[in-house]
Amino acid sequence: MSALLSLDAVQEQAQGLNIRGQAFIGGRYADSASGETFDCTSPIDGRLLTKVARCGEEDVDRAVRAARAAFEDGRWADLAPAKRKRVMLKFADLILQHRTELALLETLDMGKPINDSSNIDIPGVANCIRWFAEAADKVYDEVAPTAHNIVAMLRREPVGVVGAIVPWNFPLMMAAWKIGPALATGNSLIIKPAEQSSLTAIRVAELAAEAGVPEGVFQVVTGYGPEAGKALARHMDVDSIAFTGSGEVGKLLLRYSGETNMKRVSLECGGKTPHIVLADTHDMDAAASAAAWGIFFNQGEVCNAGSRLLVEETIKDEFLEKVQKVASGMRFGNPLDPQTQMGAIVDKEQLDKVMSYIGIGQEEGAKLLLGGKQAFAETGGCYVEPTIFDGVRNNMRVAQEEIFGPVLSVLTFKDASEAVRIGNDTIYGLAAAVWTRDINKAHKMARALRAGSVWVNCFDGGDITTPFGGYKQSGFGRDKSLHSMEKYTELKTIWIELH
Ligand code: TXE
Repeated sequence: MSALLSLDAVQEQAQGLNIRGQAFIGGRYADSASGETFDCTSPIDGRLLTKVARCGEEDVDRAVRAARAAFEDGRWADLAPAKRKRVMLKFADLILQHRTELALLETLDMGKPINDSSNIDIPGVANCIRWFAEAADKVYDEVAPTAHNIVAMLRREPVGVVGAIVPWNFPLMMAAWKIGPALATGNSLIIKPAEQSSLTAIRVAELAAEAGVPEGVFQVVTGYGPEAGKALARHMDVDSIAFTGSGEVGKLLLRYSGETNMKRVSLECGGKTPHIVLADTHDMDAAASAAAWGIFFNQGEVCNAGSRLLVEETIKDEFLEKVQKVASGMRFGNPLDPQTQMGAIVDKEQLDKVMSYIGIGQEEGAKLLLGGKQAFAETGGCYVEPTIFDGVRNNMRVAQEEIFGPVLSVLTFKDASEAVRIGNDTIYGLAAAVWTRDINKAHKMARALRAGSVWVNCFDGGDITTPFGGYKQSGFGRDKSLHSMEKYTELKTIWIELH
């Protein structure tokens, strides 16, 4: 798919899709035990896409039993890593072969521009699976430097049955960040997609099976968070939960773990990224473009979105003019149109949340500089204009709370130390960015900012080789890179005395 296609052509492709809404348990598609479903509608225009299996405790239990059986008999865990690699490489190839279909499903389901689904999400997913496949037979265990008569081996072993509870903003990508390292290290995995965006996870389960991932090793249990998600997170035979989502649910997962089997929990719970622009920035236009895209990409539904723009006081007016110009020039509308750069908000609930924050910002005294309104309501879809608030103070709710929509809060500072103080004045610590031509300031600020990623003279840099995750209430544990394998493995010491 590409920018060469017309909206009509893409719509025609979408109409030809065979959309499945079943769970994938024990190697095959399955309805929920209760037979219940829920409606899966598109935020593009409110149309019903399919009905999705509303799984509950019984379904989760069935999936966990299948996962445990697969883990115990070693059909995946005991394979030579090179063999797991081959299957995963095939899986990555199949994902790429089905790129058009998967991209359409993602866009129809959650409203992101088809150009992004097709050129960022799906290729990124395939790349992630491929990278971890390649890592499977290249990561060595260790031998500790002990006394002469001892052999102390430090072995990495799979944790066992892993539950991945994932969100709707990058549905397949967030799943892939967990699928890659979990499968590469030999675990059995159960994915609980967000109820707003189950379709791509459901489809790739079938592709995983086609690639040769054995029965029970890769399963998808669809359903609501407080039902299927909770059952998975409270299950006594799940060894680990890897989560991306809200802080509120992250805290619940910690509680569930404490109340049940003390399963491992890793959390990525969003952020309120400070995007800091100093007056000595080498390229104001590049910084302005990054500031706009940093919040409006994916409709602002990005955990590391640069939602707080901190601009040095002396350049604020000039800089904001540039940001506004970039924002106003964005092509905003039907995400199925390959020209579209900003699409629909995932659902009505999130739309209401974003609109309510726009109201809160105004009540708090922030100045609405751009947007602020719902758009294209006649389509039956969920759209919010790119919105910019000037005159924000860091204690306002729009500066402190994650809006998860296309709403930028602009604040000012006098010098680098004040920028760092404001930047760090949040419960979150996922990411931060700094623009300056002064290398000393850049290094010092990058160290002082309490965040898992700091970008200098760019925004949202990184690839599969670099870890991603947060400080503070953005959570703990890292996705991507070899470091992510730590979440999916136990470290065993085997101490042998030689006689
Ligand atoms: O997230 P939830 P929601 C933030 C963002 C957004 C807000 C609410 O600010 O506006 O969260 O979004 C599952 N036990 N982020 O409500 O509920 C749920 O089914 C087990 C930031 O969609 O956290 C889904 O699969 N699981 C974020 C997943 O948790 C439960 C991305 C995430 O949903 C559960 C998404 C429960 N009791 C939202 N309740 C990021 N970090 O990028 C829900 N779930």
